[in-house]
Amino acid sequence: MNIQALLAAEAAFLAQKNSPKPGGNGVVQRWQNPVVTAAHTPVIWRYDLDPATNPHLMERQGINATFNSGALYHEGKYLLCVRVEGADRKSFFAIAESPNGVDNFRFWDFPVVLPETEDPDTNVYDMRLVRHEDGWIYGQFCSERKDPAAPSGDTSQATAQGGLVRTRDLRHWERLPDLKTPSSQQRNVVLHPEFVDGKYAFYTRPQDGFIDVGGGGGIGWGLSAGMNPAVLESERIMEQRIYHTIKEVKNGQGPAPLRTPQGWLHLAHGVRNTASGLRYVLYMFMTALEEPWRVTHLPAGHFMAPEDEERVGDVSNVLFSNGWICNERNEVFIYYGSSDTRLHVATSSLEKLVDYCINTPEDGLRSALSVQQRIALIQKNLDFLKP
Ligand code: M1P
Repeated sequence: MNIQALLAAEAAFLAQKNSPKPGGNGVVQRWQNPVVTAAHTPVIWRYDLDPATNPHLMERQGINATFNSGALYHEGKYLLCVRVEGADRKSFFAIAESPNGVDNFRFWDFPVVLPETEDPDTNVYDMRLVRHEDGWIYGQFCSERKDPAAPSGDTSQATAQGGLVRTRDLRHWERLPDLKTPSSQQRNVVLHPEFVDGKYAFYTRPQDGFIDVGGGGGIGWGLSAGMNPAVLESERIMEQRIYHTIKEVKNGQGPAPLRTPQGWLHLAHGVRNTASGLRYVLYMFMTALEEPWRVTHLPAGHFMAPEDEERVGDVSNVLFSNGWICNERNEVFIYYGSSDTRLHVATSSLEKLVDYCINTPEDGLRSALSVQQRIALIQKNLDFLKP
C-alpha cells in the first residue's frame, strides 16, 4: 500500500453511510455499523508518512480500540469524547464529530491534551461530558494509578479516582483536583447538570477495590459546595445492587441524566457474574425532578444487552454507555461501547424512553412474581385479541 492508497481508503471508509438495523425491541433502534472503531482514527495518528523515516510505510503507533465515549450536542454538531486505546494499552481522549449523530464521525486532528495533577494518572478513561448550569462544560473520567500499597512484585493492583476537568470549547481543558469522597476508590463519577440546594451534585460508585466494589457499591449521591476542589462529605446509595438481578455484582451511572417533564431519565449499566465472566447490560430508571436521588421508576432488567458482534471483543459480553445526546427534536442518541472494543449508536426519543420507564413493571425479585407479571400480560392480550 502506498500513501495515496492509504489516504484514499481512509476517505472512503469515513464517508460510509450508516443505516438502521432491522428488528429490535421498539425501545431503541440499533444501527448497522459501529459509529467509531479503531479504523476511524486518522492515518496521521498511526503512520509516519515520510518515506525517508518510514520507507516500508509501517503502522508503528497502532490503535487497539475506541469505545466508551462521553457525548455532547454542541453548536449543532454531535461530539463524542472517545476513549481511544493505543496499542500500548494507554487510553486517552479524542473528540470525534458528526453532522447527524449516526455516521461520518471524524476525529479532530489532535487528541485532547489533558493536564495532569501532581500525582500523574497512569491511565484515563470513560469521560462523561456535562454542560452544567454554571456555564462550564465539565468532564468526569476515571483516573487510574498504580496502588502505592501494592506488595512489591504486584504489577497489577491499581486505584481508581474521579478525575475532573472543565472547558468552554473542548479544546482547552483545565484540570481540577480529583473528587474527594468518603470512599477509598471511585469509578463512574457523574456530575448532575443542575445545582441541587445550591450545591454541585455527583453520582458516584464507591468501591473498596479496583475491580470489586466490596461491601458497598451501588450508585451513590453526594453534594459538594464547589468544584475546585469538589468534596463530598457524605455519600448515600440511591440505586443499589441486588441479589439475582442484572446488577447483582455492580452497577454505575452512565451519562448525566436527561431532564424530562416526568422526572430525570437515567441510563446505567448493571453487572452480574456468569461462568464465562462478567456480563454488562444497560438499564434505565427515573428519579424525581426536585429530588434527583429519589428513584421513582425502575423497569425490571435491561433494555439493551450484548448481541451479535457486540458480544465479542477485548472484554467480551460488555455493553457500557457514558454518553447520550438529546437534540432539539427530543431525539435521543445513545452511544455505547461493546466489549471494550468499538462504539455504536442506538436511537430513540425522549417520549419513548420515558414511556418505557413509566410503564414497564419493576423486578418482582422472585420467579413466582415474574410469572404473575407475565400472566397478567398474556391475559390482557388474550382479552384484547378476542373477536
Ligand atoms: O470492562 C468493562 C468495564 O469495566 C469498568 O466499568 P465498571 O467500573 O463499572 O466495572 C470500566 O473499566 C469500563 O471502562 C469497562 O468498559
